[in-house]
Amino acid sequence: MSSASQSVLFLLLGGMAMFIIMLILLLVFCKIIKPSDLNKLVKRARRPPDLFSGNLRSISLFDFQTLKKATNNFHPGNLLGRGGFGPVYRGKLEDGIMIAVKKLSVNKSQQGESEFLAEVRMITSIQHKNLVHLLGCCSVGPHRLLVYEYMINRSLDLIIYGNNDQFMNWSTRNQIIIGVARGLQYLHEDCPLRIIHRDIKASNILLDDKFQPKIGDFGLARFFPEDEAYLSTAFAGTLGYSAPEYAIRGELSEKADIYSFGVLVLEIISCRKNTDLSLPSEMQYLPEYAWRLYEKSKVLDLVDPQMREDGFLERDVLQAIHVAFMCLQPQPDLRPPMSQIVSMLTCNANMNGTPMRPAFLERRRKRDIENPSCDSISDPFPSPLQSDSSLPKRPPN
Ligand SMILES: Nc1ncnc2c1ncn2[C@@H]1O[C@H](COP(=O)(O)OP(=O)(O)OP(=O)(O)O)[C@@H](O)[C@H]1O
Ligand SMILES: *[C@@H]1O[C@H](CO)[C@@H](O)[C@H](O)[C@H]1NC(C)=O
Ligand SMILES: *[C@@H]1O[C@H](CO)[C@@H](O)[C@H](O)[C@H]1NC(C)=O
Ligand SMILES: CC(=O)N[C@H]1CO[C@H](CO)[C@@H](O)[C@@H]1O
Ligand SMILES: [Mg+2]
Repeated sequence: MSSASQSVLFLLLGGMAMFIIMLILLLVFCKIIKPSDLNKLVKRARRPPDLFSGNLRSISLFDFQTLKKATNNFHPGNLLGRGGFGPVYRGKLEDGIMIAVKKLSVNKSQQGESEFLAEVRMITSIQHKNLVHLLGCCSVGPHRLLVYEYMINRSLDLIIYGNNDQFMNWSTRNQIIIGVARGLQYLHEDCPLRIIHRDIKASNILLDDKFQPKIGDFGLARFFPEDEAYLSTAFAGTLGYSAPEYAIRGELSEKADIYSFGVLVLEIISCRKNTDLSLPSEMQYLPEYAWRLYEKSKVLDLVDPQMREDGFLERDVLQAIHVAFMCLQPQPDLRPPMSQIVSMLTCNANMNGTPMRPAFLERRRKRDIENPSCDSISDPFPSPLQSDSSLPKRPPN
């Protein structure tokens, strides 16, 4: 290449660069591009690279002021509820989008900011039509907030145990049962990470405007690494949903979620809490009561009276109850995987196999909440004390 043509090329390139710079300056000047947008672009470029930035979509970081404004300064009137992880507030962003803001009650000492963001990024990447979408998060000082899509019909517990006169017919309930099963199947089997929910219960099933269910609060345990204290409070709240091997021995697997799903299905059909000490004693524990009726071939007595009036498909309800009993079996490996449960619920497949008597935890006195008794569990569970016998014994003096 001759030196003359080289300098022509340089001139051309330089001219183009100048033109682009001028154009950007002009756009900024005319406020077509806001300077804050440019700032954001620069900031994004400067953010340190991390393990996941390559293959997962980037997360939205919300400004604390934005969230404060959206929730009217975390006004008690916007409080939706308070669970084991902290309070949840309803909010409205400036563009009118409704959000639910969960203020995690974690201390900064427990998890650093970069770990928090990495977990949020991971959870944000898990998307399915039966899972609540995590929109983003906010991390300032000791505050850790998660921003979720707002679910207009709130959570299932408000409908099935609420004393409001909201009624769901069988087709809606069946749609909820199948949707929850599909969401769980995705978490357990189809998503790139294996996720065990650990806290499947009615208040974590949220409903959209068409009463399609979405599972909330999956992956939250990742924010509380090794936090035993959190675990015991969670048990206190949700003992009736906990698989016995998890509650007693801390053995955690997908099968613990599948047990909780079985409890949830019985609750949806009968419209009551899994444990209700105000009922006559033979009815207090839902799985036990359901099993007694099943043995007497009267299992349809379980059905919520309002739904019985409205009418339901007997075959479908029996199928759902059968699935619930399969999920409630004492040995974790007898419980079918979620994919099989989905096909049992949707295409009447694999109805063979008789379930064993369910295992469940009984809570006789309040004091026992800390020490769940397992006297109603027939054989396979030795008490925690007995299982300690595997520890090396000190030689007698
Ligand atoms: N995305 C959401 N949209 C609408 N309401 C929500 C949303 N998330 C939570 N809620 C409401 O806020 C209440 C409190 O939720 P939170 O998850 O803190 O408690 P929980 O589900 O009872 O217990 P846990 O902490 O074990 O999940 C729920 O009962 C639900 O009604
Ligand atoms: C957080 O830690 C501080 C001390 O570091 C303590 O005083 C406070 O009670 C803790 N808050 C919670 C919610 O655990
Ligand atoms: C059940 O209720 C839903 C909404 O409430 C309604 O759209 C549907 O038609 C009802 N189904 C039956 C079988 O009544
Ligand atoms: C109880 C409740 O909020 N129900 C609402 C569920 O969603 C539909 C559609 O948006 C509303 O019409 C209901 O009022
Ligand atoms: Mg919840």
